[in-house]
Amino acid sequence: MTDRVVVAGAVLDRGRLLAARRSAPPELAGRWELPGGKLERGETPEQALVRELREELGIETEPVERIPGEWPLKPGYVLQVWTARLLSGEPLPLEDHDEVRWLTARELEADTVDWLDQDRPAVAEAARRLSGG
Ligand code: 523
Repeated sequence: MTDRVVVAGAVLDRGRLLAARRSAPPELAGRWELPGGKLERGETPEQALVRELREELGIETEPVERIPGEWPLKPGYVLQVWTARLLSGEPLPLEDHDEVRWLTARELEADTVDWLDQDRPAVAEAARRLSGG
């Protein structure tokens, strides 16, 4: 059986990466992630990403490119990550998060945020893009 895809966005704007702190479930609450969620039936990953970021944070975004790779989650699920451009809106923790932050390349390098382990490879790749590497 093919795994179900959870899509997440490395939203980049003015040299910063968007991070969101999960408020649920209890075992993930307090950890930071690239925001996103599960694909719904019939959706492409890009469509799901735009919908999730709108629902959870109130922002309009445009997916740009997929970060190569795929990371296992709970059994039956894998994480895929796209970079995305912020088109409009100011991110707010409307749903599933209790805090959002924009991180500069320097802050990412200093590792100031307790990321979910499975998000770290994509965060590192997004950080490389921010610092032009
Ligand atoms: N992850 C994860 N990293 C990451 C995301 C967006 C999700 O590890 N950047 C994991 C966390 C959950 C699973 O993927 O175990 C589903 O993510 P979730 O709960 O954000 O997806 P939703 O919002 O579609 O979930 P439901 O509200 O339950 O449908």
